[in-house]
Amino acid sequence: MKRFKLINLLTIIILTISLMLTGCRSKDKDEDVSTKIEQEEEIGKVEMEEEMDLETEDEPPLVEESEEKSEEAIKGNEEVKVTKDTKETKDRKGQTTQNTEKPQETKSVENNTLEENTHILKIEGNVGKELRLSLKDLKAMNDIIFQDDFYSINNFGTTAHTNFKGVNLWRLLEKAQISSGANTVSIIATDGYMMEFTVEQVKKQDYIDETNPNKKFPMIIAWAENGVEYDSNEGPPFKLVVGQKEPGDVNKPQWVSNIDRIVVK
Ligand SMILES: Nc1nc2c(c(=O)[nH]1)N[C@H]1C(S)=C(S)[C@@H](COP(=O)(O)O)O[C@H]1N2
Ligand SMILES: [Mo]
Repeated sequence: MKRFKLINLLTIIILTISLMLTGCRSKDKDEDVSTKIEQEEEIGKVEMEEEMDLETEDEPPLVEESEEKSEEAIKGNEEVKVTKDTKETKDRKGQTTQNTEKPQETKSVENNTLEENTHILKIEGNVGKELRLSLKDLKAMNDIIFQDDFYSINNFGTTAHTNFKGVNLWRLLEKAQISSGANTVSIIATDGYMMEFTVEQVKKQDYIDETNPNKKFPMIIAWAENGVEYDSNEGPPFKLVVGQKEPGDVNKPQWVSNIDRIVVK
């Protein structure tokens, strides 16, 4: 009887010990699994953050462009046509019109002379004399140079004053002997961005700055912004700039950068 009790006691002790052991082991396993999940979640988070970083670095113009396009579509601007077959190019990244500094002496970009001469602004189509102009040629047209602070509003409602120096576009087209029967003027950039205007819109010399009733602006082809010339290594250093037709006019999308040619029809 005593022996039987002892065996029973031993069995109970062994069972208890083995139960305790298996209990511990499965708890360890649980911990292992949860830390693994946590680690994987951490890695996933980092990867996602990295992906998001990459996206914001590479793609913002695309997002901006599509939103703006739809805004433009909603606005249904009948007078001005905008088309673009490629997305914004990287060579426009450095440009900004948020700078409202006062104009200084225009600074040339160093080692730019070669590129300056290779970019040729073409004026073609319904004109008496097609023109091919280098930046040097434009700068020499003292009789039609215009410089002032232009006010801009973009599709997001961002506003700025930016100083531009360039030539009066209508006067330039007169030099090309624009035909009296011409109807439209298309400004076409190297990235495919294009704005089409009527001849009347280009002729107009009294675009406004809604913040300053004393000012009147022509359309110009600018080569310098806030006293700094465009870098010819980043594309043709020619930008169309125009004031507003009326208060609230979202005029910045019309400012075609890196102009390749102007086609009159
Ligand atoms: N060549 C070229 N010009 C362009 C565009 C473009 O995509 N390509 N975008 C237009 C639009 S929609 C705006 S709002 C302004 C933006 O000018 P920024 O790049 O100097 O801010 O440029 C305009 N000119
Ligand atoms: Mo834009």
